[in-house]
Amino acid sequence: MPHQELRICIAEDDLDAALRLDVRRGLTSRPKHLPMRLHYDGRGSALFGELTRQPEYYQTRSERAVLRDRAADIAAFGTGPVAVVELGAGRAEKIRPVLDAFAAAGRLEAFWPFDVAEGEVRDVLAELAAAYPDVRLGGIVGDFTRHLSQLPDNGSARLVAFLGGTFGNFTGPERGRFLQDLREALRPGDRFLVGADLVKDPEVILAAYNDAAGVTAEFNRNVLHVLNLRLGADFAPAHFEHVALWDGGTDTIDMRLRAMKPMTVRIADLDLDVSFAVGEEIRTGISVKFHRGELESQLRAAGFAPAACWTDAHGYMGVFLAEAV
Ligand code: SAH
Ligand code: AVI
Repeated sequence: MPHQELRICIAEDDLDAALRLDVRRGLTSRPKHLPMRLHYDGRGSALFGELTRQPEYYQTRSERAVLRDRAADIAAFGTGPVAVVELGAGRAEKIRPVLDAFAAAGRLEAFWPFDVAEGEVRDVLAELAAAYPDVRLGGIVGDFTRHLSQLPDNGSARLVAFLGGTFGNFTGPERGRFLQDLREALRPGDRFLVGADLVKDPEVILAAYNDAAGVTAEFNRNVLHVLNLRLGADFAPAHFEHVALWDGGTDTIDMRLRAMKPMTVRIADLDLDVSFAVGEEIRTGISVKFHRGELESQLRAAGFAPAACWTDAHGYMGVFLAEAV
């Protein structure tokens, strides 16, 4: 296997300090809240993979269809060698047709999966080495809200992909900051490919976050398993109910865990006791849905020129291509 560079932007200590700070702050606030990136330990990444295969979770199938059908169009923008970076890559499955289209044109210079989950990055690199023997493969283990300045740069044009609708997991201010940081990390002519879940019938959206098999519920509760493992907490995850609500005013799915009985949870490593009243909720993440024009305005405001927006046959997911200007 050729040499693969792995850039670790978050040291274990760093991760631990951030975890302690976020958990103490989040669970002593009102309402209580926890950051979404905590869901993705090994078990959380596996549960996420399983939830994307549920019949109700249309996002993955829809976006995969767009990327398969439009890969050649995506690769047709620009000329010359391209380094593809995928933020929040997970298993980096959906990007493969795009990589193949660049490779077929002899333009795929490098691929860099970037994810907070080190195991995912390592697995992707091992898997892709056989498929792309002539392509430089490297990985970045980092937080895309903090480490965008670490994007690889060897002089060729970059295409930064952000798929799966993860862009929708930011609040409005976080999204603005992310776009600004990304624009600062890029040069004019570099491109941003972002997949976004589009506003549609709320019934369709709600079903995707309340799948009948209960996989999303288990994924949501996984954040409590993470606190048990990493901070010596004694949460009983089964005593928390998964809740996903649709807010039509802000086009947002709001995910929560609701205590089904009164309880006090000990978080040993923080020397912290957290009390829950029956019905009290922990906010565990949001998933914003977009109108095309609104997202394009946000891209423009951050210094990107929207070049294309493709959707699947239902118009469920939008894949936007924009150029740094
Ligand atoms: N792109 C894949 C996976 C989406 S799930 C798909 O389309 O199916 C979201 C991914 O983002 C997970 O792999 C998770 O580990 C990663 N992630 C979440 N928050 C992150 C952060 N702050 N920085 C880097 N990666 C993050
Ligand atoms: C990764 N992200 C886009 C998912 C979403 O749909 O917002 C996370 C998720 N949470 C519950 N289901 C899926």
